[in-house]
Amino acid sequence: MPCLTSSPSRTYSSTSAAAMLALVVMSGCTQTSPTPAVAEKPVQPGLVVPMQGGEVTARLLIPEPVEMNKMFVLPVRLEDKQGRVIERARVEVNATMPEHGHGMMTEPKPSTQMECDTKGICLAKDGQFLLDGFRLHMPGSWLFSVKVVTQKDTISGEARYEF
Ligand SMILES: [Cu+2]
Repeated sequence: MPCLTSSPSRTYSSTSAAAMLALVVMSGCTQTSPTPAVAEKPVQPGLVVPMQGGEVTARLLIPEPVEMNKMFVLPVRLEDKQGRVIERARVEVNATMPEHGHGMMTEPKPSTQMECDTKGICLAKDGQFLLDGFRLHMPGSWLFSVKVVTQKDTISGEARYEF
């Protein structure tokens, strides 16, 4: 029996759609729903870094597009479990290419726009920690490592960025 596929341009009544779904299931076909033509935009864009050691979400708002060899500022957004912005933290981010055994040729640090104390704990500006001094000098797979120190926790994580 050939695999039934539904076309997004055609509409079905709920009954015939259900019947069709049943047929598809019975025929062992896994394509049950058409892919929407327009993907939904995420509410908060950026590279989400899975963090360990605390319930914090770190989002790296890497500028799009990143230009080869050009310095850029990386805004980092930290949210707690309830989605509230974390306002005070020390945020350290580095980028390396593990497969090549090298990092960047620059050393990121908090932007001069940030208010930081002597321990490097900064106050978020409009919900973002701005880190200056990123420069990706070659295309490939970069590993962004994030370390966050809040009043409660020290947490860290990493995520890949294909450049
Ligand atoms: Cu490299």
